[in-house]
Amino acid sequence: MDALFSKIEAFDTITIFRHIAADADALGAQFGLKTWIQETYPNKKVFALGNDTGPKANLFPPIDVARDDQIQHSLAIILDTANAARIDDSRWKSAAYKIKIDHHIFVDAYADEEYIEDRKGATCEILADMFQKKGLCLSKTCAEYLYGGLIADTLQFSIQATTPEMLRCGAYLVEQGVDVAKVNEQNFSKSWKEFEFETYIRTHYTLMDECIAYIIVHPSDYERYDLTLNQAKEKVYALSKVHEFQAWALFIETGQEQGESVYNGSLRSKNIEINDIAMSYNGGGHRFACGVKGLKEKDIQSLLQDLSKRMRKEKS
Ligand SMILES: [Mn+2]
Repeated sequence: MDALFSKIEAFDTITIFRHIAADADALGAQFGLKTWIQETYPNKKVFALGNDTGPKANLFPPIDVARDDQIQHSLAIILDTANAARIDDSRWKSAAYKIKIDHHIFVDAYADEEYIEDRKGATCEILADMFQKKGLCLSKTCAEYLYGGLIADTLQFSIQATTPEMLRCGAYLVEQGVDVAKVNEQNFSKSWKEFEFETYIRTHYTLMDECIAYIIVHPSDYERYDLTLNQAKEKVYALSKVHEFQAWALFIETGQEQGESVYNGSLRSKNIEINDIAMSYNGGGHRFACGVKGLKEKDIQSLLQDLSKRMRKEKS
């Protein structure tokens, strides 16, 4: 990681990118890193870029505006994004030098330098770990951005990827002044309408093989709760934390193709790896939490069969 710090030192302009449909980890990493660079090097120009800010945008400052020539002369740091197609703002390609920092399972190499730690729970964890190892003091603002992403992606330090190192990163960030209760509230409390939509999910899901819970959602199902597609998609967790459920999934209609509905899906598994299944349906992500896209109804049924086979195999 020392090469990253020397690159940051070498460039006057730094652009920070992340994935489309930004979540708290992508934005937390983006603004955490931006804050640290700006506080450390007040004369550098730092831009946090991307158009699709996602449901957590209200917790962060507005996205910056950069001219094409500024990007061309910049060091681009691309966070939390496994494949080039998912980078929000295609101008990353024109940057003078590109560094990827990510915790997803490897998809494609698109940067000049790539730091991938797919056993880490969050990109914010990778950054916090890096700052901690350098013995740096962070501002409260910087630490809270990183802590927010860390607890969001790790579901408050409760996922399979949770390690002593992760908890030490959390402790380090709290030492920098994080208001733990406030950041938890910001990331995990919900509006009444979101709560009502979760109730909808829990009363309309289908249970398969007594261990796979899933729901297929159409725009009319979430629009009546004033939710956007990205907000609705996150609610897959409404089916989590049930003893009997080994895997759960939410499929959401994203449009129509030749008169047929097309869906994206979020898949979760308690402790059986399923990311290879996601990969065979235009998806990927993490071992126990992944996404799929561009599915027709028949693909959903076939994916569910694959999940069912996997769960049965592991049980026997
Ligand atoms: Mn992430």
